[in-house]
Parts: sequence; C-alpha cells; structure tokens
Amino acid sequence: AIDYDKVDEHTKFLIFPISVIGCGKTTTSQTLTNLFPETWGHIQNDDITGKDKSQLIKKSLELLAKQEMKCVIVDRNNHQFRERKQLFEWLDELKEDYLAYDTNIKVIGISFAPYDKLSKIRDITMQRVIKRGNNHQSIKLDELGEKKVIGIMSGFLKRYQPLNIDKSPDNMFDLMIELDFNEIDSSLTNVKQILNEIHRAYPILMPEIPTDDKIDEAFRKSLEYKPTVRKI
Ligand code: IDP
Repeated sequence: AIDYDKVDEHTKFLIFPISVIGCGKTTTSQTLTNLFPETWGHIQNDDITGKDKSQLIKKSLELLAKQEMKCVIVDRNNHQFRERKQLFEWLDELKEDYLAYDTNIKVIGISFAPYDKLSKIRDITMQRVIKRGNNHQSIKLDELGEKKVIGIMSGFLKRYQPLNIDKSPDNMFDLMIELDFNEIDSSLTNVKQILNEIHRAYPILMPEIPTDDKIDEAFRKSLEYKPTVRKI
C-alpha cells in the first residue's frame, strides 16, 4: 500500500491559494519562484486562455512531473468553496495522467485574506489594482475604466467564502498557512511567513530558509513583473 502520510525526497507539493483580487498572490508566487527557480514553479490562471478551465491543474501537474520540480503554485483566487473543491477533484482525476501512480503529493493552502481585515483589504487592493493599471492579463484599467474594475473586485469580495478549516473542502489541505494582511510590503512579510512555516512542516522541501538579502532581492524583482499573456 502507498503510505500517503510519509514525506520523503520523492514527495511533491502543490500550493492552492485562497484569496481575493490584489492580495499579492502573483507577487508572492513570483518571489518564491525567484528564490527557487529550478525546483519551484508557478502556473497562473490568468495565463490560461482556452475554454478548458482544468488546464490550470493540467499545466501545474505537467510542470510538477518534471524530475527536478518539487513544488508548484496553482495561482487562482479560489475565493469560494466550490473552486477549492474543484481543484481537489481535478487533482484526484488527473494526477495519474501526469505523475507515476505512487507519487505522493501534499497540498499546502495559503489563505491571503483574513475575514476580519476585509474592509482594509478592500481599500488597499483597490488602490493597488488601480495603480497596477494595464499591467495585467485581463483586468486592464484603460479598457475597463475604474468603475468596472472596482465592480469586478467588489463582486469577489461579496462572494468571498473565507477559510473554514472544520469542513470540506478546506479540511483537505495537508498544511494551511494563514497570512495576515498589512499595508506595507505585505507580500514580503507573506513570503517570510510562508518560508518559515514550510521549513517547519516540511524541512525536506525547505531544508534552509534563504537569507533576508536574498528574499529582499527576489521580492524587488517580482514587483517589476509584467505578464506576457494577453487575455480577452
Ligand atoms: P493578485 O495576484 O493577488 O491579484 P498581485 O498582482 O500580486 O495580486 O498584486 C496586485 C498589485 O499590488 C501589483 O501591482 C503588485 O505589484 C502590487 N503589490 C503586491 N504586493 C505588494 C506589496 O507587498 N507592496 C506593494 N505592492 C504590492
């Protein structure tokens, strides 16, 4: 029998965020992949243009199947229970199309938007996304206008179902990292917390935490990130 609890050097990891728009998922993910360019990957839902939504997990598994790859961040908001459930179902269904049947996968959740900070999150993320302007795959300020962008973001906030660790699907994560939200350099603080918690739970994935200098450099680089795909 396969011992799914066992974590060893063959174990692979997926990260599923729980968030609303603008909380820093992409910036945080870019910082992490800048730190571990050979072993960590990042697939963005915003880069997937076709009708088949499960391409998100297919591409993630394809990347994770590479021999050197250890951890892939599946970058989507997953702001509702049904989206989180869908990711686990897709994983179950599609895993063996990409990885050997006995590959052990651990799923790490990262909650970006604490419910008690939602009004602050609303203010800061709206400011950030307006400032981001056209530098996004689908939310382009010049084309949509500020009112529409705020409408899209408000929709996410209204529908948001925050982490509920006591019930399915949120009780299916192997590890849950609950981030706080602060105004200044929140993604830098996020990355440091993520590195610490992964190091503690899975030292095999993160034997050593990078130095603060390395983390700062990776963060600065990720703030300059520009998407390459255009989504209509
Ligand atoms: P999302 O992927 O959750 O929607 P991002 O695209 O990562 O969010 O971030 C939204 C905007 O906020 C981007 O323009 C990004 O550069 C900026 N941003 C993200 N994290 C920080 C931070 O810690 N400090 C300042 N700006 C940030």
